[in-house]
Amino acid sequence: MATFEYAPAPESRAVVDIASSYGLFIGGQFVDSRGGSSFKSVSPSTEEVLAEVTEASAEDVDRAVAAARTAYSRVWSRMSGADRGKYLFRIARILQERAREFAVLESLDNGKPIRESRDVDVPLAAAHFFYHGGWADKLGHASLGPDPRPIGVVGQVIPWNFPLLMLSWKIAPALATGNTVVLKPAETTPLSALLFAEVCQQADLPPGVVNIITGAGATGQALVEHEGVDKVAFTGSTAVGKAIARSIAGTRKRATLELGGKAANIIFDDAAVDQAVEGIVNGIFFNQGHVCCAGSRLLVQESVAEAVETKLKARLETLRVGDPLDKNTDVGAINSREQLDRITELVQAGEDEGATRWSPDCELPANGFWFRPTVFTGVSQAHRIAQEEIFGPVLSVLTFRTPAEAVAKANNTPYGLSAGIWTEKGSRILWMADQLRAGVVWANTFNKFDPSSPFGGYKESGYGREGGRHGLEAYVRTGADG
Ligand code: TAP
Repeated sequence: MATFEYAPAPESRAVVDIASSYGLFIGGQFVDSRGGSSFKSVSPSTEEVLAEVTEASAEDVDRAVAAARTAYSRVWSRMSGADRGKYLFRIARILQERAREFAVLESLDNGKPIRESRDVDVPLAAAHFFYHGGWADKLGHASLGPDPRPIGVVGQVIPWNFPLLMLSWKIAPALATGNTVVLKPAETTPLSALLFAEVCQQADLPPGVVNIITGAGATGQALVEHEGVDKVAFTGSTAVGKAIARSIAGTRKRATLELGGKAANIIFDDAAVDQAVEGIVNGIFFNQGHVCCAGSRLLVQESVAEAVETKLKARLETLRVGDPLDKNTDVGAINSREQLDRITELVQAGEDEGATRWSPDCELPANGFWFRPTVFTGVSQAHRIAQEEIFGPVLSVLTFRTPAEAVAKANNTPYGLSAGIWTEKGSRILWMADQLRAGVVWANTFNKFDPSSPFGGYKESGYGREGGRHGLEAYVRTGADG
């Protein structure tokens, strides 16, 4: 397929000031660590060091939880919902005003294309604050149960794939319901959370309502295990989610866990093929496939498998892989060397187990962490690439003959986060959606998000919902709850 040549259209990085080093955001101020160390945040597209970031110590975690407790009991839990809502609206508006700055910073620190950070991550993050700001004074009408009240101090730990968006999924509902938070962003993507700390200052949020502590897994562990934390909200891998569930078992802590996925994107023979191909591309190559609900298993009805494969490959030849700050870029950098190694290992396993590997013929930049969009055909259900979450731009294609076979194959996974169905038949969509063990089922679309729509998993994809009225439930006590 012929493609146009585009001149580079780089977004300016001058719109964002990155400090050479950052402290921790505790009690409304950036403070130095007590006894912690530091680490570097690196741009995955160039391997350039962006900033030196603090690795919080156990004592720092203690200080952050204490600051959150003080803010909770003295200010935030006593404030009216209407007043809390004003702060959320203010934060939402500042995120919109500073959208370009956030988008550039996110693309630099994470490696995702500016087109996505600009059009998806940042607008959705602002939308989450607007949405939850609207609930703050209406909690008594949200069918949450009698007398909904905040829980207390929430410890929140998030991954690196949507750093600002995951922060907003965590902080907006917690604040709307009257809780205070200590949040730890992922080690490889701390910078947008630190810029968000500045937004809290700009919005005059009372000190201690939001605390941001940076660090690695040990800091996250110290936070979720801290006895001053009343609720844990975690998004990340199933392995760490299980470890957290074990560590808080038997305590009074509540928890919501948003974990991994291995979604089936199911194409029936009556689907509009060109639209379905766009949906497949969006499903697995959006954000380099670093998406928990990515459509990483393509299930195609056998009679159209060849036609879909041909069109899909032609479409993938047109994808532009490269500089995340270039507005023409479709696929950016892999977030870290560690993640690149994991993708490479699983792709090798796919070849070793006998599946057929294909990638478009695209050049990759010399520096940084990159992986070509990859499609495996001839995949069987037992292959590791059909069972394990790759969390990269790698699609495994399987076929089916009947709807019942599609359901059986789609559900043949330890996960249950999302699924996609492509067909012209409304009745089939409803029947399939009913059979699929997945928290979200998209029909004739994929990767659509809205703050009013609950998101979460079954089985090893975790428990609890985020977003919508259901997402509020995790942040309130009701009736006689202690
Ligand atoms: P993880 O390794 O689980 O890391 C997630 C977060 O937990 C990071 O901040 C990490 O810190 C921290 N952490 C690591 N060990 C910990 C421990 N023992 N106790 C407490 N916190 C700990 O996952 P990841 O590689 O960053 O993210 C990819 C995974 O997240 C994928 O499986 C993906 O499916 C899942 N994910 C799920 C969703 C939803 S909504 N279900 C959304 C996005 C991502 P460091 O980064 O510093 O190690």
